[in-house]
This record gives sequence, structure tokens and C-alpha cells, in this order.
Amino acid sequence: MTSNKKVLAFIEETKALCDPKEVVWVDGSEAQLEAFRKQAVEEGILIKLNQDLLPGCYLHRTTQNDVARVEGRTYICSKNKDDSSPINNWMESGEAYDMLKKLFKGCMKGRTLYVIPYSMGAVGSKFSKIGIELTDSIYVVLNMAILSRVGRKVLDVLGDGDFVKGLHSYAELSEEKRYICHFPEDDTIISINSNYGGNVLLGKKCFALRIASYLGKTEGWMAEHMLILGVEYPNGETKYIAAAFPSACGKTNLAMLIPPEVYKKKGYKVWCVGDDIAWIRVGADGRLYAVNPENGFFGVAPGTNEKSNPNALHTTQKNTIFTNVAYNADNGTVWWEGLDKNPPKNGIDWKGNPWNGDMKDAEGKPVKGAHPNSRFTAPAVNCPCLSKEFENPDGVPLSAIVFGGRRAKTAPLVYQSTSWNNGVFVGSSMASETTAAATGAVGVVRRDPMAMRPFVGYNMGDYFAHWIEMGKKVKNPPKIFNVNWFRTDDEGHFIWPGFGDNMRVLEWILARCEDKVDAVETPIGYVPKAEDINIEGLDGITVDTVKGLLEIDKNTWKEEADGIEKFYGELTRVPQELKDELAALKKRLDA
Ligand code: OXD
Ligand code: MN
Repeated sequence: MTSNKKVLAFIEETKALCDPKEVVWVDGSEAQLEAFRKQAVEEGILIKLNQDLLPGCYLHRTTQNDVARVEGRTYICSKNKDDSSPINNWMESGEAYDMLKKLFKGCMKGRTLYVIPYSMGAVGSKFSKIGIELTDSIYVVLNMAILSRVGRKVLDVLGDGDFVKGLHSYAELSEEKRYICHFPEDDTIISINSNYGGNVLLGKKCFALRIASYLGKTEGWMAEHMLILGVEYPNGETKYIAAAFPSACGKTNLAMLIPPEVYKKKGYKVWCVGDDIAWIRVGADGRLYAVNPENGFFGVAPGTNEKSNPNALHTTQKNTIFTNVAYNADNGTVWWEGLDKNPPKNGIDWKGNPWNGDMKDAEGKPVKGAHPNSRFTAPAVNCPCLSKEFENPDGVPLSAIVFGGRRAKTAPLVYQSTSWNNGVFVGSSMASETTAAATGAVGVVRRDPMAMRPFVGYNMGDYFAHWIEMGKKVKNPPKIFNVNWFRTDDEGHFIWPGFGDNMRVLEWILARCEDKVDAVETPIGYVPKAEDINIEGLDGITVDTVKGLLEIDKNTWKEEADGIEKFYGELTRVPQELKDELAALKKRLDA
């Protein structure tokens, strides 16, 4: 399908190393993809769901030790240790290649090697980037064909050009020998012994964030873990927001938000451009423009329902691959915790065991049907609120950048930074409770700068410096905000209703961007006057509740500032500008 010598050499090298029985090029045609699906069903890799109720939909179960990203086994490999981050794993490139070569030797014996040419971003756009993923997993092929643009058309655009090399084998699915290695200096990704999305769909986290963040640094743009949405006003004008939240903190829900009734009646609409990744560049007019390089959604299933995210639910009703959700053997559909109150009576859980919603474990706790990090891989075109700008190769102009985490206390519902550099400081000091999207303890507060802790492909201090540099390049930078939907009361219940009602906060954010609303100056930034958050039609929330949500406790924030200082101490090359911001925050808190 190509005469690109570098592509052909990459395949030859891989054949010699991995010894597959055959090589199959993914051409991107529906006929070939359908044949792959059929084969995957015959091999027991996919279960075909009820095609009347869920046309084109399939279920996959991973092995039980392979259900999430493995940050502990994810490496940035470079010549010098300080070109990665002290908070990420590092391996010297030469050592990593040697180690991986041994693991890959003969690992595809008797298997097919699939060649996936893929484009991150619209095929042929000058801002898009091309990758070639070589994999022995048909599950990877079928997911990549949803999440990115794949096939012959990509090779046509590639011509003799350069691409990001990605090599993946599920090998023996051994946890001890699982490695997800990135070589930003060589545009290369190598992943072995996993078959879980974030570790193996190499276009997503590995390329579009880790490798792309490094490319962005060297080429003067940004790759961020951000959703992109447009708020359409009753007059038809649309303003765009990019927002960074750690994994499984509601990016897909916010990106596909349905405004509350009072807003809908007035004619407000929200459009989704992307739910996970934004590539951001300076436009000709000196503003920042964002594109979503993906072509689909790899969303967390549990908690997705008719109320929390009807758009996402609708998106998954055709041509979707579900991973690790529960199966309803009575009607051939799927179920997950939080979908509805009717778990299957005759079901099979994500582990493949007979299951129904009444089962309890030895401690009397309900046995889950779906894994907490179970996923749907769904085409973007299915999304009822997909923005008409989704394919626009130039992207959408950003009015605001929003950072957010899961914090039971400390962070108010929303606040605005006082400048670009102050906003970078706010992003750099973000913290959030960990979730099931990565292996390890859940609910532990950790610093997750710009929600990029697991995804920066180079030194974190240099990444902060790049943000500061980008601020100098934009004449008209977006305003930077921080939100927290997750503040809890003394009983641990969320105070803010979240979901569609987050529109009320977005409205304030955009009003601030246009100088249409005042704010209160506090030591941490600008906070809304409680009465400026529209609570019309909101049950159980009063102006006093909003006041409480916006409260900033000085002592808690002094501890927070100490926490930020400690975190900066764990990093190298933190820019002086951010240390100055921290010192200024401390001073304001002491005043
Ligand atoms: C994701 C993640 O899958 O962040 O998007 O883990
Ligand atoms: Mn993500």
C-alpha cells in the first residue's frame, strides 16, 4: 500500500524480531473492518451484541490483570534522565531498546501482524500527524479504527514523509513484563504485555499526549489532556472552552453537557468538539485555536445514564465496542453500574462469571457487574451534540481554559486566575483524588499538573516553561479558570449538583471573558459574587449554598501553598515565574 521506505523498513525489522505468520495492512475499508469483526467474534475476542438493539456493537473482556493504564510501568525513555520528570519513570533509551528487544523476540509467532496507518486529526490537515502502529491485536485494530482515521488514505497523505512509530504486542499479557515505553527523541512508542486501551491504542495517550507534548514543545504548540466544547448563545454566537480534568473526573460529561431547562428555553446549546485531548496552536489572529485529534470517544461507562449524560449514552447505541461491562444474556445487551436500576437478572460480569444485580461479596457489599474503569469506544459522528467544527482543520478559538480536579474541600466551585502566568501556576498546582482509570489506590489526593502528570513526554518544569512561553506568543490569550464540582458536605455528599448544571458556572466563566460580570478579589484569584451564579430552577441550592461553595478558608489554603511548595521541590527546572507566583500567593494569604 506504500513505497515509503521508512514504513517498509519498520515492518521488515518488526517481522525479523517478532516472527509473525503474516502481515495484514489495515486499509480502512468497511469490508475489511467487517471481516476483522467477524474473525474477532470467531476467535472469542469480541461478543456480538443484539444487532437489533445495538447495531454494530460488540463486547470485549480483558484479562483481569489488565484493566487500566499502568503508570508504574509507563516510561519516558531519553538519553538524559533530566529530560524526563522526577515524578515519571525514566529509562535510558539504549537500555530500554535492549530490554524491549529481548521481550519482543518471537512474541508474534503464529500470529498476524497488523499494520495500522493512522492520522491524528483530519486526514491531510497541516496540523495533523501520522502514526504507524504495528500490533498483533485485532482488538487494537478495531478500536484504533474508531478512535482515529485509519487506512490507505493516510498512507496517500504520508507519501515519503515521517511518522511516529508504534509497536505493540500483547505478548503473554504478563504483568511483570508489561512496559509502555516512549522515546520522544525518536518519535517512537513501544508497548508490550497489555491489551488495555490507554496502554495499547498508541494514537491516544502515547502519541497524542506524550509524544505530541514533546513535539509541541519543540515546534511551538501544545498537546493537552483537555475536552473542547462550544457554548452557543441564543443569538447564535458560539464561544469555546478547553478544560483539563484528570482521568475519570467527568470530561466526557462536561463535553456533552445538556443545559438545564431554563437555559434551553432561552436557546442556549452546548456542542462537543472533543472529550479528552486538545492540540492547541496560535492562530493568525493571535488567539489560541484548539483541535481534537481523535475521531471517537473512549469513555468510562459506569455512571453514564439518561440523566448524567444522555448524549454519551446515545453515542454508544451503534458501532461501539464495550470493554469490561456486564452482559445481559437475556437480551444480548450490556449493563454497568449507574446505567439504570434494572441490572440483568441473567447476566455475566466483566470477569465472565454468571452474575445478577443482587449478588453480594463475603463482606456483604454488592458484586460489581462492570469494572469501575469499563469503557465504550464510540465513533464521534454518533454524538448528537457533535460540533459542526469537529472536522475544522484550523480548530476553534478558545475564550477560556479551565482546570479542575476532584477535591472534597479546599478548591471553591470556580475561580479565575489573575493573569496568564498566574493561570499557569493554578494549572501547575492542580490536585485531585485518584480514580480507577489507572491502577493503584483510588481516592488519594495527588498533584496532577494540568491533568498531565501521567502524560507529559518530557521534563515537567520544562513543560511549565513552555506554557509560559506560549502565553508570550498570544496577543489575546484565553482567560484561565479553576473549577471544582466535587466539594462535599460534612456527611460526604456532593453539594453542587454538577452535570448539566455546570452550565451555570460556564456561563459565569464566559461572562468574565467578556468583562460582563464583576468578581470578588481573593488571595487565590477572582471568585464570583454568589448571586451571579444563576440558580434559577435549581432545587435545594440557595444563594447561601453557593456562598458556601465559593468560600476560601485561609488556613486550608496556607496548607495548600505548603503542599504546592513541597511538590515543586519534587520537580526540577520549575520556572522562576511560578516560584514567584507561589511566593505572592503566600504573601496574600498572610496579609
Ligand atoms: C483516558 C484516561 O482513558 O485518561 O482518557 O485514562
Ligand atoms: Mn483521558
